[in-house]
This record gives sequence, structure tokens and C-alpha cells, in this order.
Amino acid sequence: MSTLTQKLSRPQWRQAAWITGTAVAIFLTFRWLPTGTNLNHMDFRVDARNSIDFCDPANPQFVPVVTAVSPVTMTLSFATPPVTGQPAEGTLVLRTSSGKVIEPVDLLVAHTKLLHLLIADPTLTDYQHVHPEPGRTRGEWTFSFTPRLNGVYRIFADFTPVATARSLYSFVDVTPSGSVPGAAKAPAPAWIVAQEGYRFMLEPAVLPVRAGKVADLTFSIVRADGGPVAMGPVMGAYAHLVAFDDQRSGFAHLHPMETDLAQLPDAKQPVLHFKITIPRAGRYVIWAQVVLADKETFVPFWFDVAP
Ligand SMILES: [Cu+2]
Repeated sequence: MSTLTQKLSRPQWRQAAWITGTAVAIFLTFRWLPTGTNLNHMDFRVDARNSIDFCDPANPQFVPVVTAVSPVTMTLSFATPPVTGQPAEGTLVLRTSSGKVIEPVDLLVAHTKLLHLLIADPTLTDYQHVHPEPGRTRGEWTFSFTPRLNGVYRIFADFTPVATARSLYSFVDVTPSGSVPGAAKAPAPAWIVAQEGYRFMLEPAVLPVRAGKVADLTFSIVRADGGPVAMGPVMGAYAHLVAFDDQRSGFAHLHPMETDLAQLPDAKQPVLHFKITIPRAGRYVIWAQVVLADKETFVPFWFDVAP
């Protein structure tokens, strides 16, 4: 009989048994408790040369979502087929390249939401930004949007997996039936837009904006009547900018340098600063999203990027 067993008295044995039992119970409890995401970074790996690069929020790049291979596919279904001009109730499922569905527990909250949908019509004159909610079935997300124009709508998904902690994207196209008369047409390039009693300005520090060069943008608003501009937070910032190329091959999601919501922008002429790098020359639109006097407002700035 080993020396240890000889040395331990009955109470000591009982104590050792208690400690071991408790340790096993704690271990099993932790094993049993949901540990958050069951996905790991391998679920987000794609063996393709042109796979999507995870995006660094500090240095927003334009991501060619359509041409790059994403490790996540998005499927979409509607309660009833979408019709132009009518609300469409959609259900989407995100699946990793390993076939696993992506649930709320698998995503980090980014800009106050788990999942962002950026929706645009072919002319990029109907841009909408919606936030799906988890559906009743695991892996399902539900949302609603009203296509205002004709043609093939592109729905980009923007999310941040817990497993990678970096933004990732996917997209799907949907064609509402029905149509509205007339063809929408993108306006001419302009860095100043008058809309809803406001003047919106987006000023690049250097013109023209050149491909591959960081562009410093200053966004500001004044009221046409000179009154105060009541800006409210949207997705944890005072403005969000989303840039698309006119082919909708991808986008860049920009957030202001001014991240402290306690720092209210100037009431007369609020000013926010952004950075963007656009890899290729061409025609682009930046949609600015702000909340003014509690009303969500979207403003398009069309511009050309020089080679
Ligand atoms: Cu969002």
C-alpha cells in the first residue's frame, strides 16, 4: 500500500473526495454551459487566391465583395415575392464555407448591431440600410424593406464574426416584380447636395480623389434657413458613410474620426472627418446616413475617382 494512502486519515480522504468531486462538477458545468460561438477562424477560411480580405476599421478600404470569394454565403427567401413599392418581408441565412449557419452568438456587435444590410437598386439612387433581427429558427434572420425602384436589387451583408473579430461581407441579388414608371438616373457628380432644407457638403482635402490614395473627407451640414442642425446618433456615431462603385461590385463602410458621442458636433455647422482608400478609378457614390431632428436622412454624393 503506497505511503500516501497509508498517511491519509478517513477525514482527509473525505476532504480529498469533496475537493475532487467539486472540481469535476465545476469542470462539467463549464463544459455544459454555452460558451458562445462554436465557430472558429477555420470556418471562415477560403482556399481561393482572390478571397475577401478582412477589413481593418481604422483604415477603411473599398472591398470588392462581388468579385472576391467570401467564406460566407447568404441565402434569402421572402414570405411573398417582393414587389416594387411594397414592403417585402425577408428571411436570410448566412452559412460558413464549412456549411455551418451563423447565429447571433457567432457575431460581435459592430456599430451597435450584429448584422447590417446595405441595399441598393441598379442605379444606386435607392439606397437602404436595415438591421435584420434573429428569426425563430436557428440561423434565420428576418428583415423588411420596400424596393422603391425597378431592377435587380443587390443586398450586401456586413458583419463581424466572433471567431475573426474582423468585418466580413456577403451579398445576394433579388428582383422585385412590378415596376414604377420612368427610369431612375444617377445625378451628376457633386460634393454639395441641397436636400430637405439642408445643405450637405463632402469635401476631399485633395482633388481629384485618386485611386489607391488615402482621401481625407470633411462632411458638414448647414440648414438653409441658418438654424441649428439637430444631429442625433446613428449606429453609435453622428454619421455613417457608405461608398459604392457604380457597378455595385463592392463597398466601403466609413465611420467618423469623431467617435466620442459625448462630444456634440457644432450646432450651427456640424463637421465630421472620414478617410477612404478607393483602389480603382471610376464613378462612385458615397451615401451619407445621418439623423436630423430625429429623422433618418440619406444623402448621395456622386464623384469620380481619377487614375
Ligand atoms: Cu447598420
